[in-house]
Amino acid sequence: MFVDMVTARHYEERLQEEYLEGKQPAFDISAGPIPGELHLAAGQEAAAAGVCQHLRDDDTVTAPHRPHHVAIAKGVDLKRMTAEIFGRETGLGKGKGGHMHLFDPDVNFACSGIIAEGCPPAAGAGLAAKKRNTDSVAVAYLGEGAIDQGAFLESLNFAAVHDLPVVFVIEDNDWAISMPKERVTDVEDGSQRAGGFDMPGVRVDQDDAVAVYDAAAEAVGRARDRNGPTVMEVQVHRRMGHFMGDPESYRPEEDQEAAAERDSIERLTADLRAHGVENVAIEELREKAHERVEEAIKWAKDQPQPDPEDAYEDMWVNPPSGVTDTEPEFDLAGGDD
Ligand SMILES: Cc1ncc(C[n+]2csc(CCOP(=O)(O)OP(=O)(O)O)c2C)c(N)n1
Ligand SMILES: [Mg+2]
Repeated sequence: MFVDMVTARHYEERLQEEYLEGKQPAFDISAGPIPGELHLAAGQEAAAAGVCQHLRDDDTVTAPHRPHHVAIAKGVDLKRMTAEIFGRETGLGKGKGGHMHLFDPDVNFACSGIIAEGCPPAAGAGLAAKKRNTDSVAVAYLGEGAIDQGAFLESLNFAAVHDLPVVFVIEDNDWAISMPKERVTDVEDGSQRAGGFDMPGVRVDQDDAVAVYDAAAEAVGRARDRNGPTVMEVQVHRRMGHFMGDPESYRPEEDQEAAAERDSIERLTADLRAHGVENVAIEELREKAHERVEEAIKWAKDQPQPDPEDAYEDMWVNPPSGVTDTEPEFDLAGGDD
């Protein structure tokens, strides 16, 4: 968990530097080596590492618009993910998706910029696992700002009715862009949503990776043992703005300071020390993680830019073989009338 967390933190600090290149003095969102929006998850690493530690490659994870820490914890190819963020040809999606649209079929990871959008596909992956009679599970990550979305609530119902191996993980960072959660929902603890769907709900009150790990052991274990879905909420902290360039003028200074003070990585480092892990060993792990990040960024920046003509490739996908044997029920061409 420590390695995943320090990798994610260093990765995002480095992306932050790369992102700002060429975008100033006036903030030009399309300029620089990483064009477009960038949502960083520094301060939320415990929620990713504590859950994904229980997962295998054949388990599915969907993440929202703030995906890097989850992708790293799930084992997404760091080099190809970085190339995707830099819009390069060898990126996970050939550079067409960018940082909010990372897909790695080798470890069954996907993310989306549409909030709560990952919930239905995770329920679908759970249904597939059940029908195939495997013991793989699915995990959908969402922010606390997404807990009133229909896609989330419908997925909870579907997963409950079909008893699916799905864990819904809400990362509660108190904010949805500039909107504090108490202004949009009366439920203080998002895991209470589980009660309306007759499934267990659990909240981890602080971004303590070990506490997340323990809660996830039960939730993922329940899913793997075919005992149905769970909702988990984890309190995390947004150390940075909603996206890069966010002046955060809406955010009280005390809230920013509180987020900066609470650091799940420092907490886990202290835990490791308390359990007798030597400083040298901790620093060695940190250094290796940093080297891996530097290597991925260097590799990505050396990759070719895509050919503009390739924008027309991969627009459509043929159905998998076997599906085409079935006559379509409707005339998709529309016919004369
Ligand atoms: C369906 C949908 N509505 C609105 C948006 C615009 N939007 C992007 S992020 C965001 C807030 C998300 O807050 P939360 O779910 O708490 O995640 P966080 O950004 O705090 O990680 C909104 C409203 C969107 N992407 N998708
Ligand atoms: Mg939020």
